[in-house]
Amino acid sequence: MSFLNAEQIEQFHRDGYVIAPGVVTGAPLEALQRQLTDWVEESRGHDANWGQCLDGKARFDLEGGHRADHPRLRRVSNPVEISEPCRFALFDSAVPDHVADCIGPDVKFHHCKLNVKLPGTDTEVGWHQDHAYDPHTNDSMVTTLLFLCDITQDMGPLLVAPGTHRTPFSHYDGEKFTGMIDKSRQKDLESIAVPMTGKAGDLVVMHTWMAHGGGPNRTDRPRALIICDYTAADAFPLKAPAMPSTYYAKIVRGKATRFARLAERVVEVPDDYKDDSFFGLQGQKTAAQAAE
Ligand SMILES: O=C(O)CCC(=O)C(=O)O
Repeated sequence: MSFLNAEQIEQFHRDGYVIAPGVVTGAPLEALQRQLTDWVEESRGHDANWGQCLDGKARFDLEGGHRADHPRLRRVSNPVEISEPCRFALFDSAVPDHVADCIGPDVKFHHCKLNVKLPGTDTEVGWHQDHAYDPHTNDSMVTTLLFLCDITQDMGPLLVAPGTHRTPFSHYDGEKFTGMIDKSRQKDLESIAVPMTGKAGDLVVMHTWMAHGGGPNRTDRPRALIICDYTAADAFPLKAPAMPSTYYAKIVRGKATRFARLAERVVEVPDDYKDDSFFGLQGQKTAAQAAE
């Protein structure tokens, strides 16, 4: 049984993305929204990034300017490790079924994160392609975005540049891994950009090479997404994951394989980076760095 219709699957292959309405709704969606509210409340008690992920980096990432009365939580890394509602949404809801419609029946979890753009914060996302962070033997891989709230054009929605999934861009400046496509290409990407807007519970499935970015939230409402990367079971990493998880390589649909499928292609391999999240790598300060 397919969850996406033929037209939607064709759009995914042609444009590199598709938006499916109402994939997680009702009690599971409400549980996710409550979870986020609790974490934002918890952030008021911290003045620097906190919590610990498998690689020792902080789980909760605060943007510069964070204060108890003006919380600026911008990311929670691998929330599935600490949240049952997140595990349900990313492993057991219809989300992985939509992924299977795009990359085949055998689906492996890679990593996930919760991204928030709170009102009055400056978080921007530099244009990049996710495969540049986590190259694999083949690119049957997607990034999904599950909307935790209604997202409108003025809330700093994710912007995608349709068709760019056929063009891998460099994410280096000279010998330095910047995690961003060169700024000189930004205008071209912005000129064709499509905003990922919709209702709470909608799901974007985008190709791992889809160029994407986004500006700040200009409204007084928070914008929140759960982002999850999945691969086909026969895509194997060329490098340890940029954001390792205890659930890494969990098969969420179909079955595992020990056979790697190799696509013939030259791929740039990223450097390791020390920042807690890619916002730091892209040059956006954390609360602690901004206070220095
Ligand atoms: O929060 C967003 O709009 C997308 C961020 C993104 O591309 C990422 O975290 O890899």
